[in-house]
Amino acid sequence: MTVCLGLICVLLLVIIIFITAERESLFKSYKNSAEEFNQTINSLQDNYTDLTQKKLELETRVNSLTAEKSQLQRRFDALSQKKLELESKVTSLSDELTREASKRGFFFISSELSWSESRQYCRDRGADLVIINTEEKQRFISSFIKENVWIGLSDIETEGRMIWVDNKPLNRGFWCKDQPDDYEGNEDCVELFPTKGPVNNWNDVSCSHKRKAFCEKN
Ligand SMILES: [Ca+2]
Ligand SMILES: [Ca+2]
Repeated sequence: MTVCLGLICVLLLVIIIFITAERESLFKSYKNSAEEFNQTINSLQDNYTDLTQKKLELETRVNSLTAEKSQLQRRFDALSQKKLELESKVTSLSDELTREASKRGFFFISSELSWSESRQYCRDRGADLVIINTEEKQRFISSFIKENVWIGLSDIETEGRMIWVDNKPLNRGFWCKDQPDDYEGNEDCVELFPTKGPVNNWNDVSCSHKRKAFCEKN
């Protein structure tokens, strides 16, 4: 009987020790989990703070870009308006030039023809290819056209002796640099080349080239 009670006591002691150890282990495990949980919460809180800050920065940037866009739009509108005004001025100046040209007996042939064909076209209409004997006339014609045109000057009769269509010799030429050059011995008719500038823009070319032309009534 006494032995049995002793065994029971030992057994109880073992159980108590086991339960105590298990309780300690569970407590430690709980403590670790709680610490991990707190760390996760803190980390999430930090992320949230960072994201809130980034959101604020992005909102500021969006507001700044929106303001910039509005400013650019206003500038674009102002420039579009200015462009329309300038286009209107160009049209008006072009009309004025056309009226002035017509008043002075000039007209433009928009068909591309050889020098002789262009000359014949002018003559059929009581005119001839234009004679340019002053800088004022040279500048006026250069401002009027945008493409190369025939003028009434050639050295068809005698190489190197430029003659106007009224048979008068050339006194003053408004030649491009290094022109006339009678390139390959085959350049006897003169074109005016407006993109080279308003004054020195003549070049001798082959008379069979096709060009628009400028006529002048006698
Ligand atoms: Ca020549
Ligand atoms: Ca030439």
